[in-house]
Amino acid sequence: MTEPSRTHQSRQRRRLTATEVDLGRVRQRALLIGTTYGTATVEEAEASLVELALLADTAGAEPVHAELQRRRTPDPATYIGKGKAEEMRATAQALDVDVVIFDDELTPAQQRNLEKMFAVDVVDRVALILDIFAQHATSQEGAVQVELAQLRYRLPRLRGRGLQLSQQGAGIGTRGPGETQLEVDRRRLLRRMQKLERDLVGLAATRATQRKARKRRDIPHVALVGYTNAGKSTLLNRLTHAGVLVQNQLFSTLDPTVRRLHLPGGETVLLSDTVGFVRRLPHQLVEAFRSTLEEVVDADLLVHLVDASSSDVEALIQAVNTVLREIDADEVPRLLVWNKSDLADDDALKFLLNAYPGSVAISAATGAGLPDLLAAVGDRLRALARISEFVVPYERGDVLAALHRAGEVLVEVHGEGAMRVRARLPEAVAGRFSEYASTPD
Ligand SMILES: Nc1nc2c(ncn2[C@@H]2O[C@H](COP(=O)(O)OP(=O)(O)OP(=O)(O)O)[C@@H](O)[C@H]2O)c(=O)[nH]1
Ligand SMILES: [Mg+2]
Repeated sequence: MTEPSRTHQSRQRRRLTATEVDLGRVRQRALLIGTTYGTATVEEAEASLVELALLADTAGAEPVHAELQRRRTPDPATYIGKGKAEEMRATAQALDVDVVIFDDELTPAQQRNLEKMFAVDVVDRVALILDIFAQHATSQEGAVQVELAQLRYRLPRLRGRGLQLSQQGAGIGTRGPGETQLEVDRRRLLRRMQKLERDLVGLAATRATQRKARKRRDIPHVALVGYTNAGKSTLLNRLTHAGVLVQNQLFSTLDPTVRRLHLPGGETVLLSDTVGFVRRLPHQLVEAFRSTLEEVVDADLLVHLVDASSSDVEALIQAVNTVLREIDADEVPRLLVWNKSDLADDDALKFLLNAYPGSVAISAATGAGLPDLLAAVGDRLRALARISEFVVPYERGDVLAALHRAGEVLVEVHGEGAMRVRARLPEAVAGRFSEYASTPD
């Protein structure tokens, strides 16, 4: 293929400066390597590799070749095995790549060994995603969260990489925290992490206060969740004119935006948009973004947006469900919404609507289906249970019995002349007992 005899010097000349990369004048050439170790099927591994290409593109690299390695178990030293690694080294050289990106998380030792072999940067899926987040973080909280996640990822990888990193340009996996931090010893790094953690506690407290204030106003909170690029921001903008950045890229949105939305039934809700999810979202990120993601955990209803034009909606849904479980949001009621109906095949859409009862199809771009969506959100909120307190005089045993029938009685306490009852009731039903509602002291 092309110039296999190219010298080390010519490679040095090709090294990009940070400004060049940032301005997007020159894109890094990337070789992608996926494996079947962690996936149940080859198709899954292939889908993951396609997604890796999108991630690489979003990060500013141009995927020039993708390779899927079928092996049972990872090789402890080279991950893909020595023979395959040799083959990939030759490919990387022939295609003049600047960076080799692995679809799985590499151990620090594997990364070092491979980097030595390839003589170019070697990064993994985690570093790639962290890099995109670092590029997209705009708020102070977002920036702190990403830096913390990056340091958590880099800490075990520091040893033996100091010199090399100090010579590197600004490629994937090196943006974000400045190089100097990578050269300091572990203790200083840990101190930095502790400081970031403290900052984050402060920022999270502010967010919690705002959330509490919203709760006091007793406005139901609906959170948009979904795979990255599903169209969450487009929908928020369309419904509330929020002006959130929309891009055909992964992880455009990192910071939550909350807007008021009026439903056709007359209710007002708060609608929030936040970071999108992806297959195998690095746990360092989930940890770091915990306070941002609390918007999701605290919501009364999650509107789970799925790109209906995708060839594998099931995988997208599963990936989102996995993250929701990880952040303890799997108990929050969900409404499944098929977006991009304008791009989806009509029959496929019909099939999906049937296969997922209660789901709604919309196009955030054209506005199709939005009235149905708003009606469905209203219905779901009304049907959701609310915990209320009642004071029922002892002689009204019939009311007490009705409460038991209508919902779930959580606590009954004998009071003066009356029974104090705490019950979980559907919002609409609670109104029927308003006469007995306890007034807060
Ligand atoms: N054709 C079509 N395109 C859409 C629709 N909704 C969103 N898009 C496009 O899909 C891309 C992603 O939209 P976003 O709203 O940024 O998606 P997101 O879910 O907020 O993505 P992240 O913030 O990256 O997680 C953009 O190019 C949108 O224009 C739709 O209903 N139809
Ligand atoms: Mg967005």
